[in-house]
Amino acid sequence: MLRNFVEQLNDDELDTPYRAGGWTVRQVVHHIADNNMNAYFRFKRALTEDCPLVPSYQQDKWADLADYMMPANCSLSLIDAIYSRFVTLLKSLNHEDFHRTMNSEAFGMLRLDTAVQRFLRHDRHHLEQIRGVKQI
Ligand code: NI
Repeated sequence: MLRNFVEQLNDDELDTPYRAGGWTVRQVVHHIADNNMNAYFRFKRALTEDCPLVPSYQQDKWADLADYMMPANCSLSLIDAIYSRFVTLLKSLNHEDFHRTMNSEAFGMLRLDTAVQRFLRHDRHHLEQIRGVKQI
């Protein structure tokens, strides 16, 4: 769905902030990829370690780095790949696995079932921002 929306936008629209002073759509797409990579990494650490301390990162500073000017398609592929791996991983888990925890720098103690919900909510939130740029 994200790819669907983004592919309807031209370069000017991709470089339009979703709100005044906010990130451009292009930055939001790259942010989703970076967020999902981080979330996937944290999730796997919690699956394999005993309540690991998982750091956050400076997302606004990441958004100013050069790779956030790259074509959106690059991150769309990354997002697809991470989803595909995440779904395979999630399908393999049992009930107890979802009760495993991480100690998140940003959110404190977090269970994996909650982490999955946060992950999905995060992407939906940004999807709505992108839709808003062109009322797609
Ligand atoms: Ni975000």
